[in-house]
Amino acid sequence: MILALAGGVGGAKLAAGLESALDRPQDLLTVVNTGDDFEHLGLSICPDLDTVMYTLSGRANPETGWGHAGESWNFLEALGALGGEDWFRLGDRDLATHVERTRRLRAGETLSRVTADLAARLGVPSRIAPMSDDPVRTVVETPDGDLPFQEYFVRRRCEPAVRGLRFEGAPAARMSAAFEAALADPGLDGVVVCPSNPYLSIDPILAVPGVRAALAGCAAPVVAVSPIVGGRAIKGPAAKIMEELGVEVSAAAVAARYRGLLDGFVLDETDRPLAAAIGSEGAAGARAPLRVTVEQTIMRTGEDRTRLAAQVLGFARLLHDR
Ligand code: FO1
Repeated sequence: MILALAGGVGGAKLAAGLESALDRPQDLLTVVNTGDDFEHLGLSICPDLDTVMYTLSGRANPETGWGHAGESWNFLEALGALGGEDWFRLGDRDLATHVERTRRLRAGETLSRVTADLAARLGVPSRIAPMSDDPVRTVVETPDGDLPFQEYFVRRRCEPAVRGLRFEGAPAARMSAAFEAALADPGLDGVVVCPSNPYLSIDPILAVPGVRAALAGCAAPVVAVSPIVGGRAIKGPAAKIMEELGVEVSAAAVAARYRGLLDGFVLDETDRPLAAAIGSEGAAGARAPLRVTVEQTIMRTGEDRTRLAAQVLGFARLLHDR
């Protein structure tokens, strides 16, 4: 069994690769960040869960990576004409997901259950779970004040400088049942930290009480793929945020951020010269030594995803048998 930790687009792509690289897709559980979730227009919106669900069901919008493919925008246009809030782009097909999820959550179902059922209905062959069924909300601390995540990310286009981040609700949140069970499963073969934004996507997952300790203590190898390649983020604001927080923008800084949690780190070919230093730096960590491997990590095509996933699984297997 493989447990993948993922946020938005980069994480979803590797999860899709893992699903196709595994003999049995049901052996994959993707645990997804819910810090980006929010209530909008009275609806429960879970952007990263939906990005993973649409990607794994072949429905992701190929241009944006988020939202539904083949989307129409009648609802949003009509809303705009009425003077409603149209800054967060909800397409007509996507809207059905939010309406149905909101109805079921209001009827008392957990986010885990609704997610599993919607994913199954869309034909996702692997398992998807939220990191928690309890609300966790990412708040971005900026010179303009504290901004709820989507205000920062979409409405303000990530323009305000990030001074800090906090994950409201995280201290009281419990891991989702599937997440907790996977971390304790003796059949767990590996944990893959996907190339998602470490600050916005992976940190909220690590902020759920018990997750860090379970990762540091689990018998299976924990492997991360760097989302920073050649000193730049593959997608999104990770590099900008690292600069604003005074952190060097490099794959080495990502490895340092996960120190004590990893057995293996996957670097892009571009960053081969960093491999030795990352390996020796990690030798001091709790799960020492940190092994480093170099691959082509940029996923442009479906074949890229499957190839990278197969290499990551092979790397994890190697560390498992050590
Ligand atoms: N991202 C945007 O940049 N602009 C949008 O209007 C937008 C709408 C949207 C609607 C549904 C959904 O599931 C995701 C959406 N996203 C949008 C992405 C979202 O903000 C994610 O939180 C980020 O991609 C970070 O993972």
